[in-house]
Amino acid sequence: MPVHNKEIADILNEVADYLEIKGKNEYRINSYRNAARTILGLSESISKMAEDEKDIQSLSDIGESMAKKIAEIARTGKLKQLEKLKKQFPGSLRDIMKLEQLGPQRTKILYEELNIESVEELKKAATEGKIKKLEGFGEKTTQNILKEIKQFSYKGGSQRFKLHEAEEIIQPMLRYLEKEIDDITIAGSYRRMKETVGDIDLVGAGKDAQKAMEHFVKYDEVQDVLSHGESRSSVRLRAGLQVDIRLVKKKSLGAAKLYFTGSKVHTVALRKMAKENNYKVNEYGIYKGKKRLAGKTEKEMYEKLGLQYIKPELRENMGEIEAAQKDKLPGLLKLKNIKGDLHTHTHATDGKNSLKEMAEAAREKGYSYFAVTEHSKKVSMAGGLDEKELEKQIREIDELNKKMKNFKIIKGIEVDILEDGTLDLPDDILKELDLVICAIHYNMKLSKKKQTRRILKAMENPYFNILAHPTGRMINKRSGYDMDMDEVMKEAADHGCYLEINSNPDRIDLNDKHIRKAREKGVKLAISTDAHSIGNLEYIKYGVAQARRGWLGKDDIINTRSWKDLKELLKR
Ligand code: DGT
Ligand code: CA
Ligand code: CA
Repeated sequence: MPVHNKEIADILNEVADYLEIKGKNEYRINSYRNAARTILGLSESISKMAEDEKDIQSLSDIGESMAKKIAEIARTGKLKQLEKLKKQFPGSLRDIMKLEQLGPQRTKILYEELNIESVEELKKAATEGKIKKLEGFGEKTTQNILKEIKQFSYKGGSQRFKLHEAEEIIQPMLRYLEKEIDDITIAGSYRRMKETVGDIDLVGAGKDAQKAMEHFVKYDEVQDVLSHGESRSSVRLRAGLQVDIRLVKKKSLGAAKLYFTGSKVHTVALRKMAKENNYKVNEYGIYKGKKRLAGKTEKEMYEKLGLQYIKPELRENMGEIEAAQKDKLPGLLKLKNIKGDLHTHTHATDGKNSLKEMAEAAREKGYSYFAVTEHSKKVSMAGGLDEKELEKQIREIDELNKKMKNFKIIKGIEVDILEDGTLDLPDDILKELDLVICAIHYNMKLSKKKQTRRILKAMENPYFNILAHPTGRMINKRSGYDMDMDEVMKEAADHGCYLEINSNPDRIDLNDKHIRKAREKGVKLAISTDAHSIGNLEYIKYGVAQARRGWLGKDDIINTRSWKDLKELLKR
């Protein structure tokens, strides 16, 4: 079995973490992080590519020595360099370092001064008042550390998997299982398309359950068999992901899918409703007395309960059952409704492909337009554009637009919102563009009041179209900036501005709850990928999934419109 992209990226990031604790130079540390990011952005398996080191060297951010390391991991599943580093430090130092309050240098101080080696020990020392005595820490930092530990509820590193990580690990397993098990589907939070999943739940039906279970536990990637029974088994894969399987008879497949797709609160509410009508619902079917009424498909289960079919993304007991009773479920957005991407980067800044390559890939995807939205000069780390450079790109786009038939490259920018709420580029140049998306990349720690005011002020600029990754959070890494979302949504609606659903699976920003809120407030949204490579354009499916979880339909999203109609919507 090839080593997964995520495992390779994890190893490189781990090396970078240790090098940071050791205080090595930034350039060297970043070379590992950039390589890891490149690998996560690939749609093909880097292990397979690594059979020829030259192939990986052709990827951006991967030089000769990095290619050697990747090849070593692909071959052995390990990196000797990392094993050596691990011996120098206790492993859980990495968990501490991930706390936003700390970072590598402070982690090192805590380790050397107080011998703190784990998040548990950190919590204890903070509670006992030991940390505030260290130079540069103080009472406020101590409180923030405790708050952050609580917020992320660190469970010894057993974090939830991001949807795309789980996807990369489970899809090959599914292909393998299909060889022996007739009907098999993924249920649980994965099927409901939650942004992260705790584990994977599979439901299957087949003639020979025993043989199917043997096949399941024998999968090459299985590290531990947690349980192995006739109808249910559980394993942990090498990548750390737990997979549960449940096998039932064909006639109960629908009932089992419904039960194990959950969510628990949804199925509990269904059962309660059924009971009021003297029905009994369980994972085998629906019964009235001894009589079995349904169970083969989910559709007939809902039908027998007097409900419209409820799509998995809506099964959270957030009003979907009541809506289904009244035939009032929303028509949900579909992936194919998206007509173009409104947030992408190219070579001109920190993207990995040229303008032409990106445009061609977007057209291949069946889009009728896509917007190039580079960073502005404030984001110097990514080579953000100044006015001159942006003008040059505008001309390039004009040229390319002349050549591309039935496809439009939208001239855009991802301009930074400065601390005082002004934009990082003057109106003179913004007015030359079709689309201005605005984002915060600096001064993320302002007070709620100041942060909100900053965004509202920016929206007063007549060229402001879309607020990109509105909260700035990174899943499992950092919470978003403090701001008043109600207020921001209200102003957006008043000013004819839109909010983005950033589909990058590390961000998913807005999240499902915010999306639902936007729907209630009548704010329209754009779903974009923030693609930094051709491969990243595929991320759009994650944004669409969250929009569906937020009950959105085609009309709630601006980039389901033709360019002609979208252009009107962008006029303020
Ligand atoms: P996760 O794994 O934390 O992301 O979330 P889920 O929803 O996948 O939860 P999980 O894996 O614990 O269980 C899968 C499904 O099985 C869950 O959505 C509903 C069903 N289920 C599990 N435990 C119970 C239970 O105690 N009662 C009921 N009614 N259903 C349960
Ligand atoms: Ca699960
Ligand atoms: Ca489970």
